[in-house]
Amino acid sequence: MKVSLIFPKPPEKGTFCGTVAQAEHYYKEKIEFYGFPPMGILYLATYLSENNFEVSILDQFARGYSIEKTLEWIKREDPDVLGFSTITTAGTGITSAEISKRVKEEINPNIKIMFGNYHATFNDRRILSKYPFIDACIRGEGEATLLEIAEKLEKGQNFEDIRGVTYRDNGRIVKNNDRALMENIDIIPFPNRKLLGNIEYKNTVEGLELSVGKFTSAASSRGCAFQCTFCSSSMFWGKWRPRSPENIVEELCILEEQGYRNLLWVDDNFTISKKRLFTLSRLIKKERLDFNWMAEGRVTQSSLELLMAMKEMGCKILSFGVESGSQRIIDWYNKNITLKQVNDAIKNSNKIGIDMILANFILGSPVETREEIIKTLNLSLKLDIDFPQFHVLGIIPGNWIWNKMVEEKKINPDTSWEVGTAVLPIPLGEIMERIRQTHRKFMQRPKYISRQIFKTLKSSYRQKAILQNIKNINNWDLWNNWKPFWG
Ligand code: B12
Ligand code: SF4
Repeated sequence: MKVSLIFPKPPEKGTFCGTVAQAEHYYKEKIEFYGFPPMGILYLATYLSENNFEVSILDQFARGYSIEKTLEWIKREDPDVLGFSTITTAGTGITSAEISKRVKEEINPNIKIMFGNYHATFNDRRILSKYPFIDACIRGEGEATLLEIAEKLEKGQNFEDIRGVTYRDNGRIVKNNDRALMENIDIIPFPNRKLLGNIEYKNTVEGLELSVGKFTSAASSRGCAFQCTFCSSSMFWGKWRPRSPENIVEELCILEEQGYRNLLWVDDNFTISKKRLFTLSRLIKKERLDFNWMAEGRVTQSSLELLMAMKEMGCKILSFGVESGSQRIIDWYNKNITLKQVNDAIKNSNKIGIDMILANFILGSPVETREEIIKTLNLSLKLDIDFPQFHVLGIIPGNWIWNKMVEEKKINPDTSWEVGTAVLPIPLGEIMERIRQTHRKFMQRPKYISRQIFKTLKSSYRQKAILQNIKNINNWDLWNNWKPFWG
């Protein structure tokens, strides 16, 4: 029994995913990809191979493979089970369906095809109703469900009673019960990054390559304890589950041996437990592990003490979800933060000397006024941050705003579920133009430029990053454009 898993490339048209064009420029031997490894399928493939199943994975997104080339890969791999990792806003449900149809028609009608990840979890029935050639959708955490599927299919059984699966049975769509989450995620084997082949992943912001040396990502926890209305994390994962500091450090030691020096923590909430973070910091120092890492911070968890522990364990880039310059909109998002906490967190991060401080902003919520949008853009100019990241609010199945907008009949779920939609308070063109102008203004402020020079003189990490980017100066996006980005 062989299982092949694909992280698909978004469709050419129809989404706002700004990174697609980048994915086209690759070399044959060593592929440089400015994006992160697909941890979901990597975890799944490792779990199955540790349980003696034959596996293979394709990061179609990173490799920039066309549908034809992907079909050739599938033909060569000749799997019994083919799984796609699908994300709604990226439109990868559409690409995956297109590939799946041709697999059944042109390669082998007996391959069992399944979709997983967020899109499959929140659109299981819709996907199976629209695409008769897809056999099942796997909801939520995938390891135990996919293993059970592989074991049962090998014995000639079907999806009956496998928790976490929605499948088609004689034309009828059957939704099995949910699967309970794994209580202790320390037992999940560390992802075997060798399965990704010759792709060299890189971390970039605004065209600047920020990984100084070999780069990968890692997950120190799953889920989030908060319930922001624009986000699907807590509906997807349920509660926050941490790995123990000892287990994390064991993985870091392996990564160090493999030559990795840069990490992105993909956690939704890396900083939620102070106690865990302090222990982790102590163990990392004890093992003398030397990584440059980036994580999502939270403004309510940004005391000087906590940030100092993070800096000491290698934090170079910290990204905060600020979301809006209007407290009313922050509250509408149920973000549970205040603008004062935003200011304090950024002040503290500067005080501690975090090398790069990023802030994320969302524009275009249905209840926002033009003045509030302007307030948000202006806030980005007032905060002492290194880069602002602006997103236009995408409304997708699996977030609370979607449910509210469907209830209020502001969106039609039947026509919007597949890539999501937006309910904008002012025209999209105006929002994008205002973002572009703010972005340009942000980068061209003399005070900002002098501060960047000053920060770089003080930080050896920044100096190394700048030096390695001098050769790519043509790729720098810093001064001109903001690319459309749904979030
Ligand atoms: C790192 C990251 C990225 C990276 C890398 C993506 C990658 N290669 O994986 C980059 C920056 C490229 C990225 C881009 C985007 N991302 Co992103 N990203 C993440 C992030 C922070 C971590 C993903 C991760 O590694 N998780 C850890 C692994 C272990 O979990 P997992 O991927 O969910 O996998 C588990 C299950 O989902 C399931 N599973 C997953 N795939 C499959 C497949 C099969 C067959 C099966 C059975 C099961 C299964 O099993 C896995 C193990 O239990 C998540 C948030 C999060 N914390 O999960 C957002 C997230 C996935 N991204 C999101 C979005 C919207 C995007 C973009 C569309 C943003 C944009 N506007 O451009 C793009 C789309 C890119 C693309 N081509 O699809 C949303 C998806 C929302 C949704 N409902 O679809 C998320 C959930 C953030 C959020 N909270 O809203 N992203
Ligand atoms: S936006 Fe961040 S804090 Fe809010 S629910 Fe999502 S992951 Fe949690």
